[in-house]
Amino acid sequence: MALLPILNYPDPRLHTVAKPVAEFNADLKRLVQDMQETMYAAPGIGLAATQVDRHIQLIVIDTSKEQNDLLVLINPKILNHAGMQTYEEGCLSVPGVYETVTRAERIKVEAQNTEGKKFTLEADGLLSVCIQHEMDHLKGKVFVEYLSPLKRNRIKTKMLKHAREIERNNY
Ligand code: K1U
Ligand code: ZN
Repeated sequence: MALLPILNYPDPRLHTVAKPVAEFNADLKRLVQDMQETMYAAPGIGLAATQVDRHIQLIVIDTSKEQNDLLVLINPKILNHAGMQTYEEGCLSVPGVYETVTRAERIKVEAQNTEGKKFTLEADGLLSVCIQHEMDHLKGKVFVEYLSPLKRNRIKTKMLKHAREIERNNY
């Protein structure tokens, strides 16, 4: 297994639209394992393939405290949604930034597992928020795009400044 580098906002590759997974092979299973390890190490509760510069419709999620309840969603689709909730979200591609976003409270999702078998899942609360956040990544959307242009630009400036400082310290 391997830790994968995570793209940082405002990297333009985060706006790539992911393609459906067509082949359920050993390479896909290896990527799932690497993403799982990367998410747990970060630590995070979700990771989309987009964030590790792989532009296929693949998400890993684990909202358990013990990091022992992995959910893998391939080619996920929201079948229906109900209600609204607001949650203070974070993102491994926007480290140190937490902002409130409003999303559907309950969702029903259809997805495939690593064998290509279809299944459905009903989610509410944090799991529902996390699935919607990760599915946005697959569409090329980062959660800061729900914020006002003023807030978003401040975050962009802060992230670029931070990246420049890291680069300077590496020389
Ligand atoms: O997509 C990502 O970058 C992962 C993100 C998922 C997420 C968190 C909160 C709301 C919506 C989506 C994260 O995991 S950020 C880190 C985080 O929330 C966390 C980390 C360790 C323990 C508990 C939470
Ligand atoms: Zn994210």
